[in-house]
Amino acid sequence: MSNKYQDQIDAFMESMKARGAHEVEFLQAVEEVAETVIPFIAEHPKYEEHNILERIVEPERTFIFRVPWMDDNGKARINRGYRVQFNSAIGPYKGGLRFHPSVNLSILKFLGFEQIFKNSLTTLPMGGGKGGADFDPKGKSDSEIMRFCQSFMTELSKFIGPNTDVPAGDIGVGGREIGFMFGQYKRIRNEFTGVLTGKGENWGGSLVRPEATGYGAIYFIQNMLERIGDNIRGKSIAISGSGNVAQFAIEKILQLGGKVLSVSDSSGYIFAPDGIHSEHLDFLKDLKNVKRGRIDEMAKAYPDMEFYEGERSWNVPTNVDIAVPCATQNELNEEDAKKLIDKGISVVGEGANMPCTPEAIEQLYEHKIIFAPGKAANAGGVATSGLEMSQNSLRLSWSREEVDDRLKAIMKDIHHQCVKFGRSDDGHVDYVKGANLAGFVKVADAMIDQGIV
Ligand code: NDP
Ligand code: 2IT
Repeated sequence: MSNKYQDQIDAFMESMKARGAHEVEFLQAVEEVAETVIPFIAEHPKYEEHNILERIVEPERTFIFRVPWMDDNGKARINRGYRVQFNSAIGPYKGGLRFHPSVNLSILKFLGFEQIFKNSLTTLPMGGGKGGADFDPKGKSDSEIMRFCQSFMTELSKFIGPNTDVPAGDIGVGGREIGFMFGQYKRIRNEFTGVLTGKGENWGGSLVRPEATGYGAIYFIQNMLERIGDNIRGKSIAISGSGNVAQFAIEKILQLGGKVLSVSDSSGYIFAPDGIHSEHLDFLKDLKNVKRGRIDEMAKAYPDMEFYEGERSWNVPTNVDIAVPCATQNELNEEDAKKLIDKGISVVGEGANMPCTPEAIEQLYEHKIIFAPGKAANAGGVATSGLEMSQNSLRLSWSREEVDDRLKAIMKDIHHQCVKFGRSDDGHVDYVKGANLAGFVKVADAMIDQGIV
C-alpha cells in the first residue's frame, strides 16, 4: 500500500522504533493506522498542529504487577499481570483481558491501540484499554483458575471502576473468569457495580453479549455483501479458532444459510466436507466450554470430518468463498492469502484482532478481495459491552431482541462510517482506511477539545 506520503510514514515509524523496536505487534498495528492517517492529517492540518498522532500512540498509563497464586499442590506460582489504559478521550477505558502464555506488553499495547479506534466506531462513549496476564488457563483446575483470578483482581481493583476502566473477556477469559474476578472486586470494594462486562445474565450481564462478537462479525460481512448485491446464503466459509468468537460466528452463519467448512485450535484444524451443522456446533460448544478438550475430538466423534494436525484452516482442500479468522493475531500470512485466492475467495472478515499479516492484506488488496479489518468487523463485542454498561447504569435489562436489534444497527452504522471514509471515486471501498479514519476523527477532535492532557 505505497503512497506519496511514504517518506513521512517511514520517518514516523523510525521514531516509533527508536522508542521500542522490540514491540513488534504494537509497531505493526501503529503502522497500519499511520499509513491511512498520515495522508489524512496532511489534508487536515489541525491534527498536525495539535500533534495528535504522536500523542495517540502513547498510552496514558500502564500498570504491570505481580500475580502470586497457589496451585493445587500447594506450590506458590507467579505470573505477570498488566493493564494498559490507552486513551480516555471519549469515555472510560474499555477493553478485554487476555490470559495466554504469549501475553506481553507489545501484544497488549497493540490490542489497546486497536481498541481506541474500534470503540470510537461503535458510536458509544468508550475509551481504549487492554490487559491480561501471561497465565495459561489450559490444564488448570477450576480452583486454580479461581485463585488466579482472585489474585489478579486484588491488584487490578486498584486501577479500575465503572467510571474509570471497565475490563471484559478476550482469549482465555470467558464467563467463568469474569465471574471469579467480579466476585473478588465486589468483596474488596463492597460495591455491586458494572466494573466488568460479560457478566452472567442473572447478575448484571447483558443478553447477547456472549454471542455479540461472532454475530456482529457476520452482520458486518452481510452488510459488505449487501452493498454489492450479494448475501451469505450458500457461501462456503472457512473459520479459524473454536472459542467464543468462532462459535457464535458459526451459529450466525448457519442461521443465514451459509456453509461452514472448518474450525481449528492451536493443535490443528477440522475439515467438514458436508459443512458443520447445528448438532456439530452443540458438540463443539460442549467440547470447548465444558470439557475444555482439543479439536481432534470432533473428528473422532464425526468420522466424515478430517483432522489436520499442526495445520491452519486456510489449507481446506476445497473452494472457499469467505474466510473469517477468529483465533489470534498474525494467523493468516501471505502464503495463506495466496492459497485462499487460488481457492476463489472473495471476502475476508477479521473476527480476531489483527489476524492477517500486512503481507496477507497486501495480497488481498492486489486481488480486489473485500477485506474487513477487525476494528470494524469484531466491534460488536465491545459495542454490546457498552450496552451492558448502559443497562447497568439504568439498573434495567433489555430483552434479547432489543439488544440484538441494537447490535445489528451498530454494525450497520460502522459499515456506513467505513464506506463514508473509505470509498474512492470508482466506488471501491477501502475498509481499512474507512475504519481508521472514522475511528480517528472522533477521538482526535475530543483530544483537541480537552487540551494537552
Ligand atoms: P477464546 O479464548 O474463546 O478462543 C481462542 C481460540 O483461538 C481458541 O480456539 C484457541 O485455540 C485459538 N488460539 C488462541 N491463541 C492461538 C494461537 N497462538 N495459535 C493458534 N490458535 C490460537 O478467545 P476469543 O474467541 O474470545 O478471541 C478470539 C479472537 O477474537 C482474539 O483475537 C480476540 O482478541 C478477538 N476478539 C474477541 C472478542 C470477544 O468478545 N471475546 C471481541 C473482539 C475480538 P487453543 O484453545 O488451542 O489455544
Ligand atoms: O477485542 C475486543 O474488542 C474484546 N475483547 C472485547 C472488549 C470488551 O470490552 O467487550
